[in-house]
Amino acid sequence: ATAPASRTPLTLLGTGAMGTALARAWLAAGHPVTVWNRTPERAAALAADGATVAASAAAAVAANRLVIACLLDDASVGTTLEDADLTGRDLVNLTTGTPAEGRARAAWAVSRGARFLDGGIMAVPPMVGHPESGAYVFYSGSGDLFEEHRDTLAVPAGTQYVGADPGFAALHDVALLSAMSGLFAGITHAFALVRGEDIAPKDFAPLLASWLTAMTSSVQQTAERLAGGDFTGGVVSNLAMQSAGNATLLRTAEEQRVSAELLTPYMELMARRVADGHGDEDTAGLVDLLAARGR
Ligand code: FVH
Repeated sequence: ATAPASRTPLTLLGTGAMGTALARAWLAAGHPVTVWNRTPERAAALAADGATVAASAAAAVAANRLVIACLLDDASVGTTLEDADLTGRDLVNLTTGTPAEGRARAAWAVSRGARFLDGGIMAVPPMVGHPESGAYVFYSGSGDLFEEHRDTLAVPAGTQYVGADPGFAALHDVALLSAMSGLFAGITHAFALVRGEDIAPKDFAPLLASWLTAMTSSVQQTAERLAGGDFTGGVVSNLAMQSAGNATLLRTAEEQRVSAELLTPYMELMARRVADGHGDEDTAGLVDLLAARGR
């Protein structure tokens, strides 16, 4: 069947779990899709869904102006595109990387004659192609490329353009993933505390979930304090009180025979801020302390 004229043909490099989900979403929406994968067997299944399987990455890139890469890491993007002619191509890199990798990959692509857009996927594969899942992708880099292909890019997941700096998509992506990592650490510690007691995990779960949901209001409060530079006005639970309370959390971990290793780095940061004379602040001041300690 001939694809509708409005459906942009595209090339997808990498048919791992995420690449396959992306390809299926575009195919289902009627886009002609050419795929390539280092291990050809992993791309073959998509032929049954209507994809054209290219014999090489260079051939896949030659097939379409819009080229999407969804590979393991930045190094695999470099090796995959080594022999491809990128002249006149619109390269969209959905491979997770660092901000510096995004900027370097943009300069590399532009030097080879392509426009470049980096992307950070905020979803797992089953969410792709299902708008109700809340899946979206941070994009940064060429604004012209983004505008021209906005509708096509919006097929597998929502789009959020965060600026011309090609490192910004990765920075937003990794910042959110890093916050998730801390959240998961807290969840792990909480379940470990009640493990082995007469408390069913399924009864504990909704209590934990609703508490964490209530506490997310601190995200907005922190943003406001960072923007205004006032870390002390109207503080409800100051750092000195919270830091003193940490001793109870640590004693409870000990009583329950649970390692406190997921909590102690954050507690040490709080104690340092208090020792530096900032016990009347809330946790927003920790942002500046953490950044200063990384320099
Ligand atoms: N899956 C997820 O939950 C996350 C969600 C958020 C975004 N990530 C990122 O998406 C990129 C791809 O992830 P994936 O889930 O598709 O990963 P895999 O299923 O492991 O597939 C990896 C593909 O990369 C190919 N590949 C690996 N190394 C090379 C290389 N040196 N040269 C060429 N291709 C390479 C691999 O090919 P093969 O192993 O099948 O031959 C797959 O196509 C990733 O950045 C996530 O962080 C996913």
